[in-house]
Amino acid sequence: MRTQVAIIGGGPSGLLLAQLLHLAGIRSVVLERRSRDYVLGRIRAGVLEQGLVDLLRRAGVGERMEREGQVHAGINIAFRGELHRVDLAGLTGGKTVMVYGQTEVTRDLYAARDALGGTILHEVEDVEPHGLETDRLFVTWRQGDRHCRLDCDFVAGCDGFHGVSRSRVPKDVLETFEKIYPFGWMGVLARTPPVEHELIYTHHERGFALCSMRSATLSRYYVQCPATDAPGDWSDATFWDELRSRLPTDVAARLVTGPSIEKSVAPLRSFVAEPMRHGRLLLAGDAAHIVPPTGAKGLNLAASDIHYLSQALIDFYRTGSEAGLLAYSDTALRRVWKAERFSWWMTGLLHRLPESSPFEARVQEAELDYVLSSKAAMTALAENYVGLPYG
Ligand code: FAS
Ligand code: PHB
Repeated sequence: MRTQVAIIGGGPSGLLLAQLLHLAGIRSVVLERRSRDYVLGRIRAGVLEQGLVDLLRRAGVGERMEREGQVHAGINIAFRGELHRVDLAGLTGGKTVMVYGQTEVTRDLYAARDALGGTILHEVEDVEPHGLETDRLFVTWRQGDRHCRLDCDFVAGCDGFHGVSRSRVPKDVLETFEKIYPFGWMGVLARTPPVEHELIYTHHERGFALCSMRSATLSRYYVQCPATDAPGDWSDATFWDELRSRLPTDVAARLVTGPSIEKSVAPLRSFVAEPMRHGRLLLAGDAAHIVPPTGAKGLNLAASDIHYLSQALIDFYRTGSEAGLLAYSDTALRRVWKAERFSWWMTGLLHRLPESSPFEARVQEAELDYVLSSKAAMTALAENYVGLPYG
């Protein structure tokens, strides 16, 4: 087989890249390790920045999101038993976020690829890129007992944190930066009406909690838990009791609970791999960086990577210019690091930090107290939350 861009990974990064390239007349093949059902069964992000919304519209994938997604103009922070609304739109000249699950984004992207006859190969094994520093690239893989090969001009590593691509950048070239947090998020999906029409991020002495949603009848909740906890360690009753204990009394009183239809623990980590390009291998999304979900940036960073990468590849095929490709890593990393900072800051502001001294715990409270009482500080939070410009 031969194509122009081999894309390893059929999550949001890989699918969005394939769709944008296709609309520009550039051929690609997506190689995905898992089945489509498995990919669609993962419950992940819920908040889309305007940049991602615009990108999905440009990709011709925005119709159901426009119909079923919810535009949010604010979020809430619960502190010392009270709700404080952050007026995102008011503080950012009208910018908002879209609440629409990553699962639905991925479903829409799969449907769009199918409609255009895009090639997505599922349940591929032992994917291996070759010749990355040459112009004779190819990717091999196994499908059952068949050994396959795809010749290509570029390889896009969109295979997430546990993928193969990042590890194919030579060790003396790759530099990684990492912070692992000593806690995780226990997440529950329930067919219940959300407790509040906008998100609630909670700072509480027992730990962080987040009230989110997927629709008016589907709620998504998280509570900070020990990094070693597993979903089986928490019954539904234990989860709901702990969530209630971390919410302001009036909010807890109106929490509608129900059986969890999904329960999972997400470890929290900050991670960046530099550079995001090596030869003709280009990394994007979680393959290159991870943020703690506190700032709702993971999926949105994948989007800006794909914006830069798709533009660079389109320019190359249209004009032969490699300028965009050579600048890709630096351009993407500038926005990645600002989102890493914001996600790290939001995580440090809102979580109970087991390693904090009593002094540091007081300083954390004072910082949150300041942010909630200062228009300047809240504006800084708001402009990062709605998403910094793609530039
Ligand atoms: P993905 O990991 O989504 O996709 C990579 C794909 O590559 C996968 O389908 C995988 O099967 C495939 N793959 C891996 N290795 C391969 C190989 N060797 N060969 C072929 N295919 C391979 N972000 C938020 O903004 N908010 C959240 O609340 C949030 N919660 C999260 C919870 C969890 C448990 C995780 C893991 C992530 C969460 N994220 C969240 C971040 C998440 O949404 C990512 O940012 C987003 O999935 C990034 O998309 P991709 O870069 O496509 O990576
Ligand atoms: C979610 O709805 O899953 C969600 C929302 C905001 C976050 C993290 C997760 O910061």
